[in-house]
This record gives sequence, structure tokens and C-alpha cells, in this order.
Amino acid sequence: MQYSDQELIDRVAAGDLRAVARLITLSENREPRAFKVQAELFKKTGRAHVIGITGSPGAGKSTLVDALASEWRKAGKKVAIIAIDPTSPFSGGAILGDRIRMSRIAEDPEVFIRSMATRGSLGGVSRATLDAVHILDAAGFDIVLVETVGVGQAEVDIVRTADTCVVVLVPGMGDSVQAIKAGILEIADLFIINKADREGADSLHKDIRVLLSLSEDKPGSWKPPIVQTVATETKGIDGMIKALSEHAAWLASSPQGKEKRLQILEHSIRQIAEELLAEQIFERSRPELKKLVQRCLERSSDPHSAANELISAARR
Ligand SMILES: Nc1nc2c(ncn2[C@@H]2O[C@H](COP(=O)(O)OP(=O)(O)OP(=O)(O)O)[C@@H](O)[C@H]2O)c(=O)[nH]1
Ligand SMILES: [Mg+2]
Repeated sequence: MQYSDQELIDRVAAGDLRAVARLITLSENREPRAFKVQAELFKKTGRAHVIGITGSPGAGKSTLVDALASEWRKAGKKVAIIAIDPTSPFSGGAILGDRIRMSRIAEDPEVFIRSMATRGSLGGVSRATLDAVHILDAAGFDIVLVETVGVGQAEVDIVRTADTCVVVLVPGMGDSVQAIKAGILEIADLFIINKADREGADSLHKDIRVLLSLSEDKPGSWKPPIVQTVATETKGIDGMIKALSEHAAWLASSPQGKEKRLQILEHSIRQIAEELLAEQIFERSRPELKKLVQRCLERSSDPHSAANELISAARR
């Protein structure tokens, strides 16, 4: 079905899921009309609690999301889930895996689930995800969950634009050390130690506490809680929900929370700008790039000068 711009705006604002899905696709395909429609819809955003969930592959993110969503559904909340699918030509099948893991809510027509692929995107996944989050917010979802495997910069960028960033760790995987390496410690608003039925949950808990105590404690700043869960048995989910709503309240009511909301918007603008710039450069100057590569091969130019020339060519 073809919607006019105004129809899209009205239907999305009214929570029509088909129109929501359509607009997300238009935005993923970088249709200019999607951006016009979104600009209009942005006025209606700011009501949803956007939660980013990141962690190593298999940490239990989807199982947690499933358990959380099913609790929120019982409380009558509207929930949307975006699963960033890191499908590579080598792994594959991640979407199917997520659907199976989300068995409690996969059949619920009121829960909106959308997978977004990183493969083949021109590094545009952060922008597309951000747009999808805003569309879902405008459509009246109370909670928007974004699940992403925390392995690369793109994934970290995505969770940075969430209101609340959840880092899922698992005992016995050397996870705490990995977390520091990825710089994930700085972005976490809430630590989840999932698979707490396994040995080592308490010592991981202690490790994180020690790490957190090393960072500066500014008055009024948010101190990331650590919650242990067993997602498969819905254990600890109450505690997780409580921590999430406390963080949302802190964001909404404290001066430091306001500061964080400004940071989130700044990150969002920067990410979109970076991606637009990269797209422009690489799309407009593709013929130029070929020539520059050849010149570098012949050593009549160098990569640094070539990059500068590429940018100038895109601006012309
Ligand atoms: N023992 C135990 N197993 C769990 C727990 N939570 C999840 N699992 C299992 O861990 C496996 C991976 O869970 P997923 O929810 O798919 O993990 P994920 O982090 O979403 O994985 P990717 O999306 O592939 O990165 C599944 O077999 C789950 O059943 C838990 O608390 N305890
Ligand atoms: Mg998953």
C-alpha cells in the first residue's frame, strides 16, 4: 500500500504498525521522503524509554529482552524491540535465533519486533537504528529495546544514543576484562550479570564493584547498579525492571539527568552527521576514488593526501 506523506505521519502517530514498518523500511533505504516525515514526527517523541542492551554473543540478551517484554506486557505497556543483526556471510541465521529465544513474546501481536542488518549497510546502521527508535517513540511505544552484540564501535555507538545502556556480562568468561577493553564500562548505566546460576557470579559482581569504585564519584551522578539475573528462569527480572525505571526517573528529574539527555542528543546529531558525510563523500566521489587508488599504487600520491582530495571532490 502506498501512503502519502501526511498519511504516513498520521498513521504512525496513531500507532498503526504497518505504517511504522513501512516508514522504517523507507528510512533504511534512505528515501528522502522518509526524512521529511520523520522530521514532522520527531515532535511527538521523547515519551518512550529507550533501552540499549549490549554484551558478548550468547550472553543471554535476547532471553532477557523476552523476559522483560513479557513482564511489561503484563503491566499493559507497549513494547518494541529492535535486534541489530550482525549477520555476516560466515555466521548467518541470527534473526531466526533471536525469534526462538524470544519465545514468550514472539506470538504477541502487540509486541513490535524488527531486525536490522549490519551487513551490506554503508556503516549506516546507527543512523537507521536511531531513526527507527524515533519512529517507534512517535508511534506511542512506552519501551523501545535495542539489542546489539557489543563487539564493535558501531554497536557501542548505537547504545550510546539510548536513554539507558545495559551491559550484560556472564560469569566465567573473562567478561569483565573484555568489558574494560571495549570501553564499555564508561557507557553502562546498568550492569547485568546474567547466567547467575553459574559459578563465579559473585566474584564477577565484586570485580565490577571494584572497577566502578575507581571512577570519580561526582555528586548527583548516576551510580550504575549491578543486578544478577537468570534470564531463562525469569530470576532477577524484577530487580532489573526496578533499576531501569529508577534510571529513567533520574534522567527525567535531576540536573545531571538533563545533562545526560543533552549528551544523548548530541551523540545522535553527531552520528547522523558523520554517516551523512561519509555517504556523501563515498557516493559523490566514487570515480575520483578509483583514480586516487591508482595514483597511490604508483606512489604518485599517498593515502592521506588522497583522502583530502576525496573530500574536496565530494564538496565540488
Ligand atoms: N544457564 C543459563 N543459560 C542462559 C541464561 N540466559 C540465557 N541462557 C542461554 O544462553 C543461550 C544464549 O542466549 P541468547 O538469549 O540467545 O543470548 P544473546 O546474548 O541474545 O545471543 P546473541 O544474540 O547470539 O549474541 C541460550 O541457550 C539461552 O537459553 C541464564 O540465565 N542461565
Ligand atoms: Mg540475541
